[in-house]
Amino acid sequence: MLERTLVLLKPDAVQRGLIGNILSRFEQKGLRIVGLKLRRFDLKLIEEHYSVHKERPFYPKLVKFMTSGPVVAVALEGKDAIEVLRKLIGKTNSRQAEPGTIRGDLGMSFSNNLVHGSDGPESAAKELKLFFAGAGELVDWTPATLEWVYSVEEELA
Ligand code: IDP
Ligand code: MG
Repeated sequence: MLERTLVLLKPDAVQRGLIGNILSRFEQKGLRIVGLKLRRFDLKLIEEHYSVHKERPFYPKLVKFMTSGPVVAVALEGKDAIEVLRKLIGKTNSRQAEPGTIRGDLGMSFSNNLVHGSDGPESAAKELKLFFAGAGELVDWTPATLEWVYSVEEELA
């Protein structure tokens, strides 16, 4: 019933001091953080993560950008979390992203667009495995606010 999805706060978000702003949007929305790490991820991992875009003209620059500095990887859980997160993030080109979305509020760039979010159940499963491979890196827990965030009987039963 509850879904999990992967978010990356890209190097521009970290460099611009926006980690707190972006993480607090997830908390305020009611998405549960079940995994969190800051790393400079290696080239191989980033290439694998973006392998669907391998043939695209922007791929080399994208991979270079994503390995240029620290990235924060976040695993989020919630009902329909994948779709909810994609909506929170907004359109790929930050200049076209709606106000209220992360990209719409905080960015001006197509390529430096602050966040990655898995685009479907298959990519979410693959990406969570890539970025949270170790035992115990994803944590099962129940927020004390759960029954206020959801109508539990109606939505989570
Ligand atoms: P998404 O991040 O909104 O899912 P994708 O199409 O999956 O967008 O592209 C992956 C990432 O590649 C984007 O977030 C962006 O950083 C970069 N990108 C995609 N298309 C372009 C482009 O046309 N110009 C520059 N960068 C792009
Ligand atoms: Mg994508």
